[in-house]
Amino acid sequence: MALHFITAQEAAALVKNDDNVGFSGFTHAGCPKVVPVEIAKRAEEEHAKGNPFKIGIFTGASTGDSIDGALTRAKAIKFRTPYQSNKDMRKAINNGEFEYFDMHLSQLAQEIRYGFLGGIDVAVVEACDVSENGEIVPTTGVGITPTICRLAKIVIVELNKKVPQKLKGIHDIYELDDPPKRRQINLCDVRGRIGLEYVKVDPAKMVVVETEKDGEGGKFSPLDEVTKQIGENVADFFVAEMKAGRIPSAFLPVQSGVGNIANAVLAAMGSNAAIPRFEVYTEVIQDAVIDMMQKGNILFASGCSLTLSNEVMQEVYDNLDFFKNKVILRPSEISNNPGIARRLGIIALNTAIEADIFGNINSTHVNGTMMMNGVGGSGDFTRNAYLSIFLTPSTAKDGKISCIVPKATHEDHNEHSVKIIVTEYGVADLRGKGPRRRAEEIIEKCAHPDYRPLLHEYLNLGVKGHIPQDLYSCFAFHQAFLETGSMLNTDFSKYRKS
Ligand code: 0RQ
Repeated sequence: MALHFITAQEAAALVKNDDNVGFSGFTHAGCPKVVPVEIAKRAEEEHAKGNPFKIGIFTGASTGDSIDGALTRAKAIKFRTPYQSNKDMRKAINNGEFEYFDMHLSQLAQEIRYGFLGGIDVAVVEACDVSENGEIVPTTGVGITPTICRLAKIVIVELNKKVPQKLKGIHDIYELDDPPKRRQINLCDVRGRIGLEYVKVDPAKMVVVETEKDGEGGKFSPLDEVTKQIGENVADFFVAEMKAGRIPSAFLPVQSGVGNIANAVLAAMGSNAAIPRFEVYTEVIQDAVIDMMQKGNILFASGCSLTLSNEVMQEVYDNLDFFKNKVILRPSEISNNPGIARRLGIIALNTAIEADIFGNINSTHVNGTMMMNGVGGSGDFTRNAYLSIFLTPSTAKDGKISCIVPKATHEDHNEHSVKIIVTEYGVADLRGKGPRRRAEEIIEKCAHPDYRPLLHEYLNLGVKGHIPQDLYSCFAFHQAFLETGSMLNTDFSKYRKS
């Protein structure tokens, strides 16, 4: 059967009001770019005629602006899961414009298969190659592509001519079996391969839209003093752990989250001669990994996406023979698989919005109310890592917010999973410590010196019990910020029952 080519507009016409649409990709990498924009236009046209038009959106993680931005602005969304990081979408979520369900990324494909989230009507997937018999080669991000392609009634392939077909071979496509007879995942090292180089679909349900749209990868910010110091603190900690024999001398696979801090930590590991060359088992492969591969610091990277700036992406495309031997891209249920994280003994590095003095982490909700991005894959790794590390600057908003607080206003990762917290001031090692000792360690090693007296005051309010948490004043820091504009004005006595 010959490939069935249609225009992006014709593809958008295949999507109906109330459909659930699955998009390929993970972060901006591997996301379709022209069909979603046409779906957004279609929604606007239907709305102008007085007709309803809203869809459910399922993706691997965050997306490019062509999906989350365009569809939010067109008011075309009824439901969205999982992680997102688009500013228009974030605003709409916090305005309650549609239902947003935040979940662990490793669980999404299986929960779609279990039927927990409704079916998938249409899959829209970016590819660098597609064959008449339904072999789709994804581009730079995989996410939930195998599952949405298999389950959808219609698969719209966005064939992007800007992405070299030579990318074929970088992917390892494998979909988990469902319980109760899930077979073991036959991956025992970072470089293992268990699947196909493409996603296989029934060609009868496939249409193809050709495009030459560029990638949507923005630049990373240059390292500032704080992120640089956090990176150096992490690297020094690793060296000490190796000396103490708690990290094997050959090192362990590293997972690192999104953003500038994670990028800075990798860069610092690369500049520390005492850290051996290592492998990466992660979800997002960012610019620093590529740079370190070229320098020889990173030997191999397994991930779900190449979340690179356009400039670095081009560098990879220009040197594919080199990188294809060093990179594997997998679906998110494998890249983020909790069992694999524990089996490989990964070191998990993720960023917190705030940490509390007892070791609980808020990664998602500012003041416990306003959604930032979502839990992403941080929980998949944190709960199951050999060593779970959280990074944060000690303060935000010019020192008016302490990122070390008495009690986290939302808990994504709790004290039982978090082993190490790092700020620019130092490293708090929580292993084997009870709540009071954890609190002292976090205050002394991680909190900004301006906030240490307030945090000690809270810890010593005289509350009895295993965790000296004062339920009346535990959010006094946040109240002070809301009422006066700075957590430095905290007055615990205002809330205490005497
Ligand atoms: O605000 O954007 O207005 O400047 O939060 O903070 O320090 O720039 O850090 O960009 O790395 O994001 C946790 C959100 C950190 C991210 C989070 C403000 C701060 C700034 C951003 P501005 P930074 P980052 C892999 C793993 C969850 C998912 C995850 C994230 C903005 O890392 O989404 O880990 N993590 N996934 O000023 C109020 C505080 C604040 C604060 C920082 N305490 N109160 N505002 N900010 N702390 C990825 C995937 O799963 C795909």
